[in-house]
Amino acid sequence: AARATLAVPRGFHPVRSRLVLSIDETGALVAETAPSPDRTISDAQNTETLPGLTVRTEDAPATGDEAADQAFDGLGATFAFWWDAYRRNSVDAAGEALLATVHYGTDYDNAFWNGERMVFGDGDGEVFTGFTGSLTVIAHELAHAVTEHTAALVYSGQSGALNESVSDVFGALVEQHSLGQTADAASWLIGVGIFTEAVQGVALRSMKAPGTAYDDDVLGRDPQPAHVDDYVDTIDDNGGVHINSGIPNHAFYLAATALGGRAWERAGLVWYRTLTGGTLSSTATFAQFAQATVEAAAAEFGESSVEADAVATAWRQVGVLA
Ligand code: ASN
Ligand code: ZN
Repeated sequence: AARATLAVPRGFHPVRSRLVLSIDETGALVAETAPSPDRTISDAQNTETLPGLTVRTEDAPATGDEAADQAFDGLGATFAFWWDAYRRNSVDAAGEALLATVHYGTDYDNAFWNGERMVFGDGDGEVFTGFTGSLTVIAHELAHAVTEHTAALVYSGQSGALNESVSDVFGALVEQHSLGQTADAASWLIGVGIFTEAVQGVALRSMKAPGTAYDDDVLGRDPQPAHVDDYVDTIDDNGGVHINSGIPNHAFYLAATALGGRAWERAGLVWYRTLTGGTLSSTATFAQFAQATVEAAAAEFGESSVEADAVATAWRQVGVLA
């Protein structure tokens, strides 16, 4: 639907919602109040003290600091996604303020969600550049907050790999939504542009071809499997949560590309219903999660729908369902 946006002040400054007018399939004018994000970006000034100095709030202009402004814009794109795609008002569905700290630590090679805010390092400049440079990374971290508020998948073993995968799925979908991209046009890469020139690699992970995102002297080869036959049993990384996430990541990719179109509308909606349905165990195995997605697809689109079929077929292709 064509969407015209009209900002209508409600009460006093700052404005936290706007009236959105759109035309639905029948040609009728629809008016609805859309929420606005409430972002605060802080700067740790290369220390590990949180939250750091406030450098940008919702109604303030750009700071000129690249990381702070990238974080602000990334939070905005992520907020817009959750509302537009699923009518979810912020990560908690109740308008939670979005907080981020940039310039965390010195040469810090990661980004994380600490249960309260997103935290981004600048990278060491040898392997990684700043972590705010990738919208998929920003959206990945925020999706951890959504998971925490919904299915609360325990961050270890298979449920941990599912938690990681859910963050990659919605990380990819936020980027596709912001670019207006369909499933077949998307890269399905997580973390493009955060490696330095010195690294032989395009991204952190590939949902399309897990195990191929990088092959580098320093980092080694991308260890992600794409099939349960190659599941990695390890005590590192909470039981390989960033490794085995390749399996459910690839299942989502297969379902989304089989369906085509805008991936957040069908495959993404099924994953979202699975997370928010209230029946998924927080210690779900791959098989339990897969079964829940098939049931969510059947509930949303019908028992013998193309959506339910595409989801079940995808899980069979990665060996999770028989
Ligand atoms: N960037 C990582 C992640 O969000 C940090 C971590 O291992 N928790 O998964
Ligand atoms: Zn993660």
